[in-house]
Amino acid sequence: TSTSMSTITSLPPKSASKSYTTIAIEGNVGSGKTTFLTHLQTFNDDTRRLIQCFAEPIDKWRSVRGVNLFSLLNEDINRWCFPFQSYVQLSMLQMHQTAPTDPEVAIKLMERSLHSARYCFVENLFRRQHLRREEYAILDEWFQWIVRYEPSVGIDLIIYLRTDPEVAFERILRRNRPEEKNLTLDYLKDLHHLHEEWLLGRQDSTFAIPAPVIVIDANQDLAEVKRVYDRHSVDILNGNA
Ligand code: DGT
Repeated sequence: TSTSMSTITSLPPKSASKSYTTIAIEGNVGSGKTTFLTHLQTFNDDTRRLIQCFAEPIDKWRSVRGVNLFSLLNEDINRWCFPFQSYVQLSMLQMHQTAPTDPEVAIKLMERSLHSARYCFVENLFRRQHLRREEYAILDEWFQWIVRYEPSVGIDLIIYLRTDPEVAFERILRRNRPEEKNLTLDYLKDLHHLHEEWLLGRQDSTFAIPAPVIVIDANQDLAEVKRVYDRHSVDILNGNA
């Protein structure tokens, strides 16, 4: 498949209370979000609009008052998935609530969001019966409450880096993160289907899509994904995509 990008007619207006547009980069584990985010940071000049990137708070998960929750999760998923997701939800909320440091910043670019934590990861852990029904209910009630009463979790645009799970798996094997050594292709396939169910708005999906979605085929070599993105970036970042 060739790398491609679908377009939307226009960016929704950013909410009146904030002076910047919030874009979330979503996609399976290993889809290339970090590379993509780093790449976008170099676009400030081309678009003449300042971008600030907010990377996923993995380091926080690795040191919760000195405890590596991320590695505990991988040692005993049934025991640790509830505390882990509870903490992910908090750290995601904090990321949403953090405004860009410079008032000149026009685009806040986030790696993932509160929404994918809930609709992809929590959902997957529940469907795989790692999370108990009660635990799932508690996480979901927190999530629904936050979405309802906390405007900062709103997003203006989602860029979905779409990959075949096999391709994502290859990339994960290559980067060899210790916390990902138990990660299986099956797990990635389930996560992939949840991203699809959520972001492509399948008819039977009950998940809310918080913003318009641009889909980028990210199966290609990441250098090629960047080139495709570059051809469209000015439009995207200026809201003319
Ligand atoms: P990239 O750059 O697209 O390869 O992105 P990654 O893989 O660095 O970032 P991501 O968010 O897909 O995942 C980082 C690691 O953290 C990965 O092992 C999956 C895990 N992770 C991220 N969010 C959650 C979550 O809400 N729950 C669980 N269980 N794991 C999560």
